[in-house]
Amino acid sequence: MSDTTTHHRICPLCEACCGLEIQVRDGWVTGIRGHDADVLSAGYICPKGVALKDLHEDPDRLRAPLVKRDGVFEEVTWDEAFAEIERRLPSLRATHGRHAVAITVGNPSAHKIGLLTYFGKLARALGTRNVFSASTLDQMPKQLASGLMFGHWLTVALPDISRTDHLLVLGANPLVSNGSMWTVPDFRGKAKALRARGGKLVVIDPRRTETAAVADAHHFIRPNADVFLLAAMVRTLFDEGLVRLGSVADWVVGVDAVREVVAPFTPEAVAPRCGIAADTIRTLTRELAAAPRAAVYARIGTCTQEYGTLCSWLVDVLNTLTGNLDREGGVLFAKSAAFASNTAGKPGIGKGVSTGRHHARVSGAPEVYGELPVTCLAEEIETPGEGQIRALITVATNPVLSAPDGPRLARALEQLDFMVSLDIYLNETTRHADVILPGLSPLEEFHYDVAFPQLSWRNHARYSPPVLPAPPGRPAEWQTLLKLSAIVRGEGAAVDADALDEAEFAQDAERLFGPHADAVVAATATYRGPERLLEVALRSGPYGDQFGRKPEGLTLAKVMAANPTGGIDLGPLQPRIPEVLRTPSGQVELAPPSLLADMARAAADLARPAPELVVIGRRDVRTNNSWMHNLPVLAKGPLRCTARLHPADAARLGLRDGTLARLANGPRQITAQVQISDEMMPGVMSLPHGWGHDLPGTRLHVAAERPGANLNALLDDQQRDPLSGNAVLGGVAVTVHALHE
Ligand SMILES: Nc1nc2c(c(=O)[nH]1)N[C@H]1C(S)=C(S)[C@@H](COP(=O)(O)OP(=O)(O)OC[C@H]3O[C@@H](n4cnc5c(=O)[nH]c(N)nc54)[C@H](O)[C@@H]3O)O[C@H]1N2
Ligand SMILES: Nc1nc2c(c(=O)[nH]1)N[C@H]1C(S)=C(S)[C@@H](COP(=O)(O)OP(=O)(O)OC[C@H]3O[C@@H](n4cnc5c(=O)[nH]c(N)nc54)[C@H](O)[C@@H]3O)O[C@H]1N2
Ligand code: SF4
Ligand SMILES: [Mo]
Repeated sequence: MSDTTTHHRICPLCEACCGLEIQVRDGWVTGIRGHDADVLSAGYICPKGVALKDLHEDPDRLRAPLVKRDGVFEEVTWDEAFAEIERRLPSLRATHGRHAVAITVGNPSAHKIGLLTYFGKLARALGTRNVFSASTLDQMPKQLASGLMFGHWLTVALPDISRTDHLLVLGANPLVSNGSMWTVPDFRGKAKALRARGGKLVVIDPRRTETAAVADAHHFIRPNADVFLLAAMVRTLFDEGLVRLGSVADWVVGVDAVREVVAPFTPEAVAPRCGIAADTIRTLTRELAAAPRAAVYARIGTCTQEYGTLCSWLVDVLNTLTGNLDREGGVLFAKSAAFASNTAGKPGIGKGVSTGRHHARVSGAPEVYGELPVTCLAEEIETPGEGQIRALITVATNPVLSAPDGPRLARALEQLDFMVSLDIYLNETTRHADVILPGLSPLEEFHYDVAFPQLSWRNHARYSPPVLPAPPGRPAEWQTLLKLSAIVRGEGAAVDADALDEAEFAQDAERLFGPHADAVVAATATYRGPERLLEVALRSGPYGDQFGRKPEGLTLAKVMAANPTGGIDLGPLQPRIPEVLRTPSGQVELAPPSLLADMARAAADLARPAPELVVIGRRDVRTNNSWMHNLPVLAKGPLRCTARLHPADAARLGLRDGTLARLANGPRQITAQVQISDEMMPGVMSLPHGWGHDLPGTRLHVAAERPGANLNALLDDQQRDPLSGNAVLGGVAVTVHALHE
């Protein structure tokens, strides 16, 4: 009998980025638990982390490329798969032009250093303006608001939860989702500690969520009304003389413009629209202003709605006007050890952000951070003319289930001349591909989070080596992406990915380090691929050894060595204004003109009557968007894809608990099981997204047993926040009828 070995690995499944302790014997995972010594998560874990074993062992997970021949997928070698792409993609591009090939990337890539650092190389090789991602189903409004205010899209103000006295949460359920745009493992424990020291947690949500259940106060709000509540709170601060800028007073411009723009939004004016009494709005505001240290946090419920960017902005306006921006116990900015643009270049000033450098061909939607809204993808494929999309590369994304009007997108994908998917499953989206190229199991890859240390509740640097060896001959996804870029550039499928990487690294070093490039190339020669980029980023980063000039500083070797002891703790977040700013003015832009202008849209909409019933989303701790329903350990237990609504709505509509109902939004219809619960605000139904695994041609045996209903088959792909291009995924009017068997 061989020995059990213990490994430490950061979980790549959600933004909490928990440190795991994994036992392995004879090449098999025998146990997964939280790593108590982890500097960020201190032993916290959720059931999905344990399911990494099931993901690794899932017989449906793809281990070899698939090529579709005469409508049927066949397993092929990697060489055959790349040859097929070389045969079809470059000629298509030559005939129809570079914009005819689109690329779209999804959520898991945010957790994969190989995909994050090499995706851009493929996108650049393609040279297409048709770049899409799940960001426009998610956090683009927050990225845009943060970029406009602070100068970079990952300069996001994070609640200093371990020191605050008051936390106001809107449209987020971190007890279940484990935090988003805020890496905060064990929110429950941190919220408990906040309350134990006399602090207060307040939740604003149309559903009495798991987070609301552990809060001091919870207020229902009508979906889509947060912009009105937040504007009224800002107005109340001005009306009652509660505005205090605190330590950032010298670095904030635009206070008067904000005062003017919120004028129409008195608590009385917004109360009916919000479903929150005017007095309650005043109390919420006074409590926020009176707390010695307070933070406002808002997430997907406030982003995936008509006023996503305005909501995201007003949250930070509240943080700023209550003196909580950039102060301990308020909201602070992380200082990441690697890859953070807000630690590079000249401190305190920068280029800022701009949008609309090009526009979507059909809808005219503006580009934001180089992307077009993913809700434009279907129409860009369907609509003939110059620049029509004829080929698509998908990377770790399942928009047929995750994006609104998935059925329309599925039909559009069938029209493509060619489609390649980098994915680990044959699922609702990848079934449309001609070639599927599978990534490795997370246990076979090394890990370092590129994005989430920029969003973490505490600064840190953690690296995990692979837990298990990758099977021989299987490329890592960064190698696959490099290979595809070579094919696109016409260099052929035979090119050696490692040699290509070496050449590209030398070029990048030249660009970044000029006369020191050769020294950097030599100093990092022991690493390759994303590990080499990480070594450069760490050493030249704010805690780095600056290639020997600060010998006590970080190197990749030091971060690697800290893996068994839970990584390197870089301390609590610290005030960073003005150094963190990258706006052209060098100031916090409290009143970006595009946001002020969009407030007129909100003002005009103030009196719109509420529909009788609207639908919103819901997350469950055993799910992860659309792709973990195939793992038995997570799929077991009660049915999760239920349509929850308030008893009064159920009575009015003649619905009984457990019955099937037909949900409709115009011509779009789905069937879901009803669950009656007074946790719902009257007039609001909640249904999780990511379900609907009953489509033909997939290879998801467990998920297909209980497919659930696809919420996104009910939603319209034409509704978006005009500034960020983000999809509207909640607050959509629906009708419901009982189905009588
Ligand atoms: N109605 C509604 N819709 C929503 C939301 C909502 O709240 N309501 N939420 C939105 C949000 S926040 C998001 S982020 C999106 C998510 O939407 P997507 O970004 O499309 O993500 P998933 O649906 O989770 O699909 C992930 C895909 O990645 C694949 N995958 C997993 N691991 C790997 C890997 O290591 N390599 C590769 N190549 N592939 C991998 C999976 O098999 C799956 O196909 O959904 C959005 N959709
Ligand atoms: N278990 C699990 N964890 C996940 C995921 C998952 O699918 N499952 N997905 C991950 C991803 S990709 C993301 S982006 C994060 C998202 O993380 P969160 O933002 O915390 O997402 P949710 O849990 O959906 O919480 C959103 C809340 O907004 C509420 N809401 C809906 N509409 C409105 C509205 O108009 N106003 C207000 N105030 N509230 C509203 C909903 O009732 C819900 O409670 O979660 C991540 N973590
Ligand atoms: S909360 Fe769960 S899924 Fe998220 S990182 Fe931690 S263990 Fe993984
Ligand atoms: Mo997300």
